[in-house]
Amino acid sequence: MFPNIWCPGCGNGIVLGAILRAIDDLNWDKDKIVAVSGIGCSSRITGYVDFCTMNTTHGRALPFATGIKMANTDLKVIVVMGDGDCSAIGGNHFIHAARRNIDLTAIIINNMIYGMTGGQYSPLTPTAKFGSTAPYGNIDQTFDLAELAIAAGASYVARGTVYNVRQSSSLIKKALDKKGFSVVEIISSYFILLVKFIRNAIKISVFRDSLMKSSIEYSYLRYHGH
Ligand SMILES: Cc1ncc(C[n+]2csc(CCOP(=O)(O)OP(=O)(O)O)c2C)c(N)n1
Ligand code: SF4
Ligand SMILES: [Mg+2]
Repeated sequence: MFPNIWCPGCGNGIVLGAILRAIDDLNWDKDKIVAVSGIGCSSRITGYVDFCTMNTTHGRALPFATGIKMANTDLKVIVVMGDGDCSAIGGNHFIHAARRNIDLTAIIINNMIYGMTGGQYSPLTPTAKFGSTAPYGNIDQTFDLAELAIAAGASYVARGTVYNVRQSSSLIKKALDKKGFSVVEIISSYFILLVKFIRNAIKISVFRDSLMKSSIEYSYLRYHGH
């Protein structure tokens, strides 16, 4: 597992651990698992797992994953995305994967920013918060990714945090076990942002704390019995 490319304190490693514990609990054959990611710090997760893996292009992990699942429905396909990857460039793929309710598990690491490329704001950056492309504060409204997934038709939607690791791992386990399009959003930490945009730090922390408390499991179990 070490060394890895992530900054000390980054939530990506915590999410990786949560995913691995969930898979271990399910006792899945690692040769039957395909982990697919796009581009971003979070997407580097696929580089640290001993499954079949595919590190695709920015925003396009879901179409690749859809193709893999269609070609071999026996495979367990897990898609790891960042908030930018999933909700900006990949937003169209996300809503349509949910609408089609394809049997994939999407795990979105929401650090509320474009991490890899230097702190540009994403569709999940809170309104009025700062980013390298929002020096006077983000003027846009924010998606609620979980609500978006539900509205688009996902079978199972949950939100966890990197501060509640056991809960996040159990949410991921349920999502993996669920037929149809399952989504787990994990609210994550981003320490580099806090250092770079120090005036933003307290506000982001307050916002994040409120989300931490709102860690929720949404049960849209359209496929009972699976
Ligand atoms: C088509 C395309 N556009 C832009 C980029 C540059 N790019 C790489 S990663 C990234 C944003 C990543 O943010 P996010 O998905 O939130 O992941 P994080 O790094 O925060 O984990 C961008 C814009 C790219 N690689 N490809
Ligand atoms: S830049 Fe941000 S998202 Fe990327 S590894 Fe560092 S803390 Fe994590
Ligand atoms: Mg991000």
